[in-house]
Amino acid sequence: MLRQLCIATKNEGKVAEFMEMLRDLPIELHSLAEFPGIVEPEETGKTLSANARLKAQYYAKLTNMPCLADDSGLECAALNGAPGVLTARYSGENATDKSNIEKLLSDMKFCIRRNCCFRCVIAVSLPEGKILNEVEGICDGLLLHEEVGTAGFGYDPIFWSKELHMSFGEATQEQKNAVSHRARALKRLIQIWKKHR
Ligand code: ITT
Repeated sequence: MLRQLCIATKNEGKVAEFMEMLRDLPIELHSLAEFPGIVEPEETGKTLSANARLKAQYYAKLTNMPCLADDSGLECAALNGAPGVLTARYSGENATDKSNIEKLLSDMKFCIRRNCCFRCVIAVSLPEGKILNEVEGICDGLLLHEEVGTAGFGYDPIFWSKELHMSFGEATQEQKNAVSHRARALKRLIQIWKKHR
């Protein structure tokens, strides 16, 4: 198992979730907050996997530390899987969580089929660019018609979890971490680490 790992994301919601789920492992955890000069890479990949790898390799090189990065997205069946890899920039270049939610609710306004899922791909890279691991996790839900709850981040208030029977905006961090796409991917990663210890 790695002794040192940097959680390479600029999204504070993700940092909080990763830190919580990794805190019991014997790994020294770091975050990008320790490297304020590093700017975000352009996410030019066409898939979540390509972007997760790109981010992990980019940050590992610049921090000179093994890095874990994830690329995640929300996929709506009625929109043929959109916003998917474009989830973060769904409402344009200067997108915010609020503008993204507004656009998605508007695009889904007349859709009766509300099935959707969150998907997360995590990649771990060494400073020299070698990808050590790649894992994926999925979480099924329904897209709500309006925001419910204020917890979490991103699209959480409009995602109703089929397992929790509540929106992620209403869930505690612990409840979300029991079923989320990110938690599922991370559990797979921890299993692999423990097997190859
Ligand atoms: P980094 O690239 O620095 O990790 P980011 O927020 O840009 O941060 P992504 O490129 O992976 O992350 O984009 C993910 C998008 O999906 C972004 O709009 C998130 O708000 C949203 N998202 C991802 N996981 C989510 C979750 O658990 N709950 C709600 N929204 C989520």
